[in-house]
Amino acid sequence: MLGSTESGERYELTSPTAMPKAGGFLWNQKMMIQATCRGYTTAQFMQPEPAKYAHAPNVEAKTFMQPEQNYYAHHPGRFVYVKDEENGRLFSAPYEPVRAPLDRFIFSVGKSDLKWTVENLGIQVEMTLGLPTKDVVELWTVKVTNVSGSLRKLSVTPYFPIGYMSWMNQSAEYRSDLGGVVASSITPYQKATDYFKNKYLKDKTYFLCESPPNSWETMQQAFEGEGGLHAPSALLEPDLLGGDAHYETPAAVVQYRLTLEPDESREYRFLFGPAFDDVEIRGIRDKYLSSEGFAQSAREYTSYIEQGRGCLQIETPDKDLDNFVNHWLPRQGYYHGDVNRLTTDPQTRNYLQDNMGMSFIKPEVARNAFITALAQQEASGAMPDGILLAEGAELKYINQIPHTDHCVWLPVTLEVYLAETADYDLLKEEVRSANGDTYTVFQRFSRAMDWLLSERDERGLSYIAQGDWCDPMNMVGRKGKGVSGWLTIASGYALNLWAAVCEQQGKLEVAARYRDGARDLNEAANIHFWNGDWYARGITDDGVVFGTRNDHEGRIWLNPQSWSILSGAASAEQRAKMLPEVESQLSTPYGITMFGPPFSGMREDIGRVTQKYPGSAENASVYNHAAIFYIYSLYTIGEGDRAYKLLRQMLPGPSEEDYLQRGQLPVYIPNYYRGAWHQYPRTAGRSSQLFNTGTVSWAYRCFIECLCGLRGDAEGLLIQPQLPSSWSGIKATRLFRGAKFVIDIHRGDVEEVKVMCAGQPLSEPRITNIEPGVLYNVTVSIPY
Ligand code: CEZ
Repeated sequence: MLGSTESGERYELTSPTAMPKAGGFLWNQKMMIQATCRGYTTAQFMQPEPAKYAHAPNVEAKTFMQPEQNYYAHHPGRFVYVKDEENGRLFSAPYEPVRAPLDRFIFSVGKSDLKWTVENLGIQVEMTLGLPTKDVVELWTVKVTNVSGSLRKLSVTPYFPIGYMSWMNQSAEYRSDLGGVVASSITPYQKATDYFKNKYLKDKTYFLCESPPNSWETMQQAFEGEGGLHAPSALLEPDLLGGDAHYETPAAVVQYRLTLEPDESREYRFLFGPAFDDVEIRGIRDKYLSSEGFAQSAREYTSYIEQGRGCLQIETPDKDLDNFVNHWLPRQGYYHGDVNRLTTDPQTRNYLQDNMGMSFIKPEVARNAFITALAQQEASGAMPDGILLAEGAELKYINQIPHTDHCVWLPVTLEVYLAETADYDLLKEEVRSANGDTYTVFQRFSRAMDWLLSERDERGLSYIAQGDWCDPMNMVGRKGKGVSGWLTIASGYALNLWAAVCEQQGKLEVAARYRDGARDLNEAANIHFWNGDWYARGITDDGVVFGTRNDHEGRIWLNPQSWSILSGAASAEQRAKMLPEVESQLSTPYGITMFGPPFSGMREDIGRVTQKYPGSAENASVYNHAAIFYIYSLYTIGEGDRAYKLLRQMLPGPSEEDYLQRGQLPVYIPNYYRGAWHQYPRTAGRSSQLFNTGTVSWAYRCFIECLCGLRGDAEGLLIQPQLPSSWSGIKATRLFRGAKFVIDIHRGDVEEVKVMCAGQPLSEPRITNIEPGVLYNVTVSIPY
């Protein structure tokens, strides 16, 4: 049902019904498209705000990308109807809308394309989707082959619904001069000033055909008729009727009549995308719509994707894991760092963490991100709730709600950047901010840390306002008093990390100030949040401590525990109490949940998180971002086996049962898997199918720095592997500071890690004086 090909370069699913929401995604710097195995799609492009060129059949709300999206018959998608004109039998590729049982089905997800191979009625249809590197357009190839052994008369009808474009103005027609369907609309607005903002938006959607079709239809209703999408009325006619859409919902439908000899094929190419005007459409057609145009674009796109291949290749006893780490994890990290989740105002914590992943892929991008973010630091030292990336962009949605954790992410993500690059010069850069003040990066970090220290109550605990890392925890501190257990501890961690940088820079007095601050925070956390076996999550405006043994719901939360390991708040004795509690209360077969038990209804002194469906999203799902903090923290205390078990659970598979339950291909980490394993076992483990998540940067970090133990520092590359105890060894190739390390890690008769580099034993497990361009052969022995 599901397997990899070409050493993990592609994943193939051979059923359209086993995992109906399973899909893949492609992107370039201007757009993203997610397609399910059954042919439903969601595409967005930036102009500069996210926009669509294929819409739902009614007015859609504008929101951030949602988890667990639902699909329905009229959902946007890309489909091809095939009809046997001799006997009237019909099917559609990839599977929707006809849903005819197929003789063969392969949905194949590649890193730079998506392909379907479908066979029915002795006809094979191959559909391939590619994107160009720079333009917003889908490149579709549809190849139809007669595999029946006898002469066939067919109609082949691509159907690309365009949907409800606008309540102000929408239409469509076939344009012989442009060679395809062009739908036009006006983005709806009401303020006169918006007219000027909208004037140059790409309000047209085109579907261009390389070969002129025999007939066409551009009005959705006329195509579908009374037959419904599974048997459209228009397909009963000898030809499509060539209709226009005049303030009627547009669709791009074109039909080819063909007679195919046995084994004969016909190949068609199409372009689908948005445009401002005819000139742009003609330009796109000239540039891409030919076999050479497609081939050239595919080559360029493949090399664009290749730039995101990351810095680690591994060969372990687990081939599925290797596939994921070698191909898909860096790709997902690259997507995050390259397009910032297709928003013009990423949440500050997301922006910093997505760029943390870029430290391993394209460190110069991560460097610029620090500068961009710090240029928006407020005069108080606070970091804003979102980082504006485009001129005229505004803080939207969640970024209008005050969260108090954004400063924490500066030293946390800087640690990775510095370990990877040793680029301490970054700290000396002067950054002028939007409010006119100028400070060096170093000073700005210190100001952010001072802000964290200042935003505390009389007990020394960090205010939460309307949320911290947990966005929807919006009512703990809305009256200005509530405090966050996690943030208090996380601030301690951030201050310690920053103090280490200050020490490295020889600024010992500054460092001491932050070390003191971290100690105060950790002490305060131990006094007010430690409940004997674990840390509480917070204290409400009315002074109620929550996340403790007394709570029936939300009794134990992962984040305060994980970060207490990182910050040093938890002593070895405390950890010994905490870890078994975490394990017994939060484990599921699909990973560790963010807290437990789930809330069954609103707690007005905690907020919106308690209103989410139990086991979904932040209400106690296996929220992978929280899980990966925990995993990372386990590695920092040498709990490699515990950590690895959870890290492996983050990937769907490898058993068929697990794939079916998660419903997702192992080509990305989703933001969550459903929790509530005890309450709702039927849905537990189900993937959110949402590939936007801060998890990826941390997961990549865990594989590189922790499992393989190949972590940089100011002098070079430290080697401290933490392989699962059942593994006897692995091979790894690590790109680091311009050099290449080919490393053989195996268990041996040693008491501690021993490293041989170029045949010479090293006195400590660290390779120094690294020269760019050099290949280092390294052998590492680790204790049994
Ligand atoms: O958004 C994420 C945020 O992007 O939630 C995380 C947070 O740390 C990330 O920065 C945990 O809260 O507003 C909502 O209720 C949303 O559900 C967001 O909390 C959530 C979405 O998953 C984003 O896709």
